[in-house]
Amino acid sequence: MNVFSQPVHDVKVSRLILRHYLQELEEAVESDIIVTGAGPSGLVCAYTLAEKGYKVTVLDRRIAPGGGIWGGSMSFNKVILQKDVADILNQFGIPYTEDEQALVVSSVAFASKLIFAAASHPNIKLFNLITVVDLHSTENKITGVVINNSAIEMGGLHVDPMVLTAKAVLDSTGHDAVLVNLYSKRAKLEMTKESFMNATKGEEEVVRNTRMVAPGLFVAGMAANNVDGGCRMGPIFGGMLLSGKKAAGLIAEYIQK
Ligand code: 48H
Repeated sequence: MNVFSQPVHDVKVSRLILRHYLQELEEAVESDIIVTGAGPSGLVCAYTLAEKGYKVTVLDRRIAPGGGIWGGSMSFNKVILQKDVADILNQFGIPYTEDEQALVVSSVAFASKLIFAAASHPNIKLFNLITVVDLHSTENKITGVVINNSAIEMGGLHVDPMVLTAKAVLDSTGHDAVLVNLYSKRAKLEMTKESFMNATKGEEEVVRNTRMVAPGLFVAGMAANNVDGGCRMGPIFGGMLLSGKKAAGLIAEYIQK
């Protein structure tokens, strides 16, 4: 007796993958918001906007979304969060232990819960292995991103990219602040570069520095501290979550106007 009552042949496997992936990609050509970078700030921003009913496209150049969460601190897979963000951890079903007035979380549980919430949300299309290589602009506003397959980029192949459009674009690419750097090549923009490690300062600054950089272009997370000279903060993540939430509020306000 066969194990499977309805065998799935190779031809069907290929056809189904192509149909469903390409359908999602085609829908992502026009969305409300494009979040570039699926680290903690980008994932929280995307999820918050999706919950408000916006259509969100999330892009990440790596095979596994989650950004800098996975490795914890020096490969010790724990991260620390402030007690103030316990409600956000509860919202995503992320377990934590309280110790010394702070929250200790498994970096693997943290990354996978945030990724799962975004990847399974009906209003979010999440694409890994896609690299944003440039910005799209209409009438002095940022109105999308230029993308290529990460393998093509890594191979240094001369293959033309593709455009995805949106009403607003978030740079949540972490330390590299890729989108804001691309913007600053074409327009005048003061960028200060991130400062020395100081968890207390950096965590305050990352939320304060979350902002609209140019019409349609927003920055959150470590990228925001790179743009405005905030401190790095090491393996503490409350600021990243609150930065993502703040970016979602600013973007929703911008789109409504
Ligand atoms: C598509 C891209 C591109 C591109 C990069 O680094 P992240 O985790 O980002 P944040 O800001 O949400 O979180 C920062 C945190 O992880 C961290 O690094 C901390 C707290 N550091 C402190 C310290 O002292 O070092 O994620 C950014 C994501 C990654 O997944 C990249 O793959 C992705 O952006 N990305 N995706 N196109 N051009 N560039």
